[in-house]
Amino acid sequence: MFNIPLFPTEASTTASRVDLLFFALMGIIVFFTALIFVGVIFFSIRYRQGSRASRKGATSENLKLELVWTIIPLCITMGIFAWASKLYFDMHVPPRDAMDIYVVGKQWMWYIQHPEGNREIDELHVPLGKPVRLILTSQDVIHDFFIPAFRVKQDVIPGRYTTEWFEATKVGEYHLFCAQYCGTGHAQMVGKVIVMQPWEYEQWLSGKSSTGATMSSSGEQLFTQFGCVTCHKSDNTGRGPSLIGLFGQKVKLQTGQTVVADMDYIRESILDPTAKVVATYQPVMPTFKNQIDQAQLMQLIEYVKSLGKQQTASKGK
Ligand code: HEC
Ligand SMILES: [Cu+2]
Repeated sequence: MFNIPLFPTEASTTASRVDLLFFALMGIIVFFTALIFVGVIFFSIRYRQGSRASRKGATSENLKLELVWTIIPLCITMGIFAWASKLYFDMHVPPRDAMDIYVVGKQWMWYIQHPEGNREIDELHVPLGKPVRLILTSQDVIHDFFIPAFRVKQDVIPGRYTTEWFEATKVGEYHLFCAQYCGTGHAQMVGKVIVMQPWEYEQWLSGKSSTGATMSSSGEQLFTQFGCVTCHKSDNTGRGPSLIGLFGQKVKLQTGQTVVADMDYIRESILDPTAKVVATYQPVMPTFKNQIDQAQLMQLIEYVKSLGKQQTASKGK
């Protein structure tokens, strides 16, 4: 739409919407700035000292005029507010059918895991025309995952998950930047996003970045390796609650509060188990803070998520 070299290509569904808002704002600003400047210059020349322009009939009060210059700007700013809010929410709420890809930022690289098990560094392969939700976290300091061509940018924060979504509309390679100064290697924390046709993406998934194990099956392996399975038995006879069907459900805590078992909750349960203790259970779960890294944590979460789906599948039986 706008082929100005100052602007990166528009390669996502939100890109043209962001640009349209940007240029509309720019247009309004330029229009009013010009209007004010022309007025200032015109009147300073016309009414300069010694000019013969008539100064009679000067008004000191005009209600109509004041209403006009209050109501018009109010309508314009409220219009921008409504427009920008709609765009903001659309940009932050991923569509339900979005596919998840996990990203860990660390000094100074991006480590990316696909649910199918593929892993890559400083490269992100995505299919064309499919909404993708990135689930991001950091292993050390605050980073920021910025894809200019998609007009998406999200801080990546240690200790929690943030998300960012997009739907690519153009096959190609695009810049990926870290947009938060994160130490001496910040400038090298760059990469590329590769948008492929869906069938090419399928091929890529089974290519050399494939690990042969999906994230949730790697998670299942960790679940045994770290002994989670000894307390969390599927038939609920262990010392901990069964995790089947947990994901997305409400959990009653010892304090009487209820929380939704989302990714942050699962993560906290593993790293800081006593922070939220499940009702009727003893706080006997040890912390795994220093044993599990961010990438493994994401695999465990994918596994717990897959257990959530298992229940809905078995309900019909
Ligand atoms: C010594 C037994 C034990 C081990 C080992 C253990 N847990 Fe737990 N876990 C518990 C108990 C007891 C609770 C419930 C009390 C609480 O919330 O702390 C719990 C709670 C949880 C919850 C919240 C469950 C809910 O219903 O809300 C999750 C998720 C969880 N554990 C995951 C894990 C994972 C993953 C591992 C392995 C890395 C693990 N646990 C290892 C005993 C254990
Ligand atoms: Cu960074």
